[in-house]
Amino acid sequence: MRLLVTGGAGFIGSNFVHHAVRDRPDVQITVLDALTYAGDEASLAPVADKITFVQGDITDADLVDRLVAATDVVVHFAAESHNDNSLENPWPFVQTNVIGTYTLLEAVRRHDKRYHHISTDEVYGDLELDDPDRFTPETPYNPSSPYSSTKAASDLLVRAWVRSFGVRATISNCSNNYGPYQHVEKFIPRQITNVIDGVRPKLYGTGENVRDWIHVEDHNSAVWAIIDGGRIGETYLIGADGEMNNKDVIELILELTGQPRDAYDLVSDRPGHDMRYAIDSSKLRTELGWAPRFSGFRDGLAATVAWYQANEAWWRPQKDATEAKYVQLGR
Ligand code: NAD
Ligand code: TDX
Repeated sequence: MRLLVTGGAGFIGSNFVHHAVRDRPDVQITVLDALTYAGDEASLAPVADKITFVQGDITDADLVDRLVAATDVVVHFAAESHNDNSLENPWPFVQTNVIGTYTLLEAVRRHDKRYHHISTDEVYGDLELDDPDRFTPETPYNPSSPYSSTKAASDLLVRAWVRSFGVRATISNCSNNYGPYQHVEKFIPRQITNVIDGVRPKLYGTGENVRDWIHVEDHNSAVWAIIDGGRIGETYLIGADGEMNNKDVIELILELTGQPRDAYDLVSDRPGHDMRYAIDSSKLRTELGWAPRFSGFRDGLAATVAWYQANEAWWRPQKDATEAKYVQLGR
């Protein structure tokens, strides 16, 4: 099978490529990635001789057409992915997440290729802390931020291209990922690398906000289950029952790094900050027999802390510029 992976130099995409090289020797991989501030070819260094890497933009219709023509399956990870950035400048989010997805869909339509679309639980908006319900594939879309609204728009394009043009596509909406190669702008790596630098972690607002954490390896095994057995036109929610509030996550990071559990600072809140995400992944589990391998968040987080401690050369070049952006935001 020939596979085109967009965004393969980013966090989840690079882990997906590692996973594929390790477990799917029959798959020939081409990565298309623009290497924005969030993409890093170093994330693919361990598998560089096993894949083809193309630096380019998913909004470049001619390039996308050529690459899609030469593949069997497209897995679309590329996106602008950080909520805080989308609040400062939404335009790259509209460009990459909406126009980029449109460009890919038109190419898979022309060449009749199988397409899997990677999306987020944030398209559903947020839940109250005491809401007994979780997100399901039937939950109405209600995105809050420029990031999540552009992801929602891209999902709706996919659904329309399936129904109107018969494109052979599936969609997955996953909860918050953690693991190796995640950019230091994101919550967990930001706090781990702050502690390594002797800086106190930064908790937005009161820290009551809940995220539903999943290890990136479990996200990617679910993506494979959908590529292999997912029904065309269907949406699958990916989650590992990992709800935890941000305060508890910071305290766990501090404990795992040998610091006092209260050695963090409260900073100003993110505007429009979603309160809680929670995924009901029973469709994926019952229909495709998927189950997460990382059962305990504590063990997965400890392994992630160890990875950042051992791989400073990978994250150090991004750290100062990332923190300088946060200083401007007052967070
Ligand atoms: P990331 O920001 O780490 O990586 C994104 C990658 O896309 C980077 O390598 C970047 O260079 C590339 N890219 C950006 N714009 C591009 C363009 N115009 N053309 C080509 N490449 C471009 O993001 P991530 O956290 O790995 O997220 C990957 C996907 O998973 C996204 O679609 C995101 O919405 C989705 N998702 C992420 C999470 C999470 O917790 N991180 C959860 C659910 C879904
Ligand atoms: O320094 C911080 N302090 C803090 O309290 C940062 C960076 C974040 N937070 C909070 C905000 C969120 O409640 O932590 C939580 C997680 O923040 P992010 O890592 O920015 O993730 P989130 O906004 O939840 O979105 C993530 O999950 C869904 C990904 O970035 C998205 O790409 C994905 O779609």
